[in-house]
Formats: sequence, structure tokens, C-alpha cells
Amino acid sequence: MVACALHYNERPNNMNSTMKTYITLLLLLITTLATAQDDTKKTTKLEIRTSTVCDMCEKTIEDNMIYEKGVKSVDVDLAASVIHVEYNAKKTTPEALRIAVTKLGYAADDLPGDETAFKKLPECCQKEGCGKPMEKK
Ligand SMILES: [Cu+2]
Repeated sequence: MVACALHYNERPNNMNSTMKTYITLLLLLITTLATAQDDTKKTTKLEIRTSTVCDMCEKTIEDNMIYEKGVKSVDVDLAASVIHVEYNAKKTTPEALRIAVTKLGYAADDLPGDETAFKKLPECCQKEGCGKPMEKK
């Protein structure tokens, strides 16, 4: 009977600690979610000078670069021949992104585009100035 009484006395305490555990876990979950969301906002911006001239180039680069690891957004500025990339610095580097651009056949800053990839580009993109290294002025 003594044991039974002890048992009853322990119960509310046990419930209390269970509740506390749940609340702690819940808070932990909320904190984790908040941190995770914060993480996705931490993007770094990069501008890559390239050799695009037509809409096809823009489409090729935007469609492919968006699948590169760590890339959040891609926008090609045709008029300025610049690729605007937003990326997660924990997952990729500017160097890796430039190489990814060259593998599509386009120049990336001082790196020339990959020749094999360039030959596979749409015909319009193989014309002078399109897909070729930028002329330095
Ligand atoms: Cu083109």
C-alpha cells in the first residue's frame, strides 16, 4: 500500500516532466525550423561576365544553371552580357559556377567556353560573339 501511495504521488510529477519534454521538443523544433528558413535566405550574389547575344543563349544558361548545386536563382542580362546568380555559399563557389557556365559552351569572366559544348549549341548561338569569349576593350 505504501508503494501504491508513492506511485500516485509520482504520477503528477511524471506527467509534468513529460509535458516539459514535449514543450522542450516543440521549442526545439520551432527553433530548428526558424534556423532552416533563415539558412535559405542566406544567398550570395555573383555576376559572371559572359558571351551571350540571343534569347536562346539566355534560355540555355538559365535553364541549366538553375540545376547547378547551390544555385537559388539565375538571371541573364542580355544587354550587359552578365549572368546574375544567387547561390548558397555553403554549397558552391564562384569558381564552380563559372566552370558550370563554360561547360554549357559560354565564356565565364576570363574562362573561355567549352568548345565541344559550344558546337552543340543552337546555330544562332554559334555565330560571332555568341558563345565565344568576350573581346576585351
Ligand atoms: Cu545565342
